[in-house]
Amino acid sequence: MQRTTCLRVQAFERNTTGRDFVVGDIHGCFGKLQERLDELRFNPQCDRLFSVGDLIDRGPMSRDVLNWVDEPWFFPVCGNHERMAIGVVSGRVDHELYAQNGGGWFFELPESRRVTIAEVLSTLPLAIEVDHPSGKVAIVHADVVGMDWPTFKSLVADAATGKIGGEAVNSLIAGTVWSRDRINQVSLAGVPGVDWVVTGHTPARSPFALGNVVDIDTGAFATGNLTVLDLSALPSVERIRAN
Ligand SMILES: [Mn+2]
Repeated sequence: MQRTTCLRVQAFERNTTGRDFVVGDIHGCFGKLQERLDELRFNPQCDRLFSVGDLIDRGPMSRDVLNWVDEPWFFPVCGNHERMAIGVVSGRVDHELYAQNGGGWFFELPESRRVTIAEVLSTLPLAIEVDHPSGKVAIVHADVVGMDWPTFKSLVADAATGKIGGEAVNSLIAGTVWSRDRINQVSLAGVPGVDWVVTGHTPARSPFALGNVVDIDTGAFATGNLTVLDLSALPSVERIRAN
């Protein structure tokens, strides 16, 4: 089942019975995640937990990843670390490079287990869109680069059907899971065509908003601080303002 990785945007209708949360880069800190969910009295019957990806590597419990991905209330997008694990199995990514980036745990697993994990991670969407009282919320790992949200969605659809291919698709995926340009440039321009874009990938002390783009990666594997944000709190995230 080596399908083309992640080329879809998964859409979710409004949750009329429970709460919607999104968690920052977990990086194997699933124990910490469970603690946060307990504190929030997360109800798996009606609440949903979205994730900005980077479930694995660096932290202590990466090998538990599939237990979480299998939960019917847990909805992650694909991060650059998932891409690396998939790439190691398909031979696109150098083992050494992945090990240096926290992927050492992966090589301690039997090959059949690595293949299974890569297959499941290959089904994660590149992006998620959630209808929520806070507005239409997009979730990607790193950024929506240089385009509005409707254009992004149609490009992903064109990539999935093969209408665009090669370098165009590679750069679409790479930008979405790797880019730090918006944060490095402190760009307040935001992403038009959607109310919020929630991302991870670049650790900060606390969540912050650049325009409508909110980074919730608080570097859990290094700091112990794993952000789980109720989407209802998006409007109160600290806004970076122009100097
Ligand atoms: Mn990342």
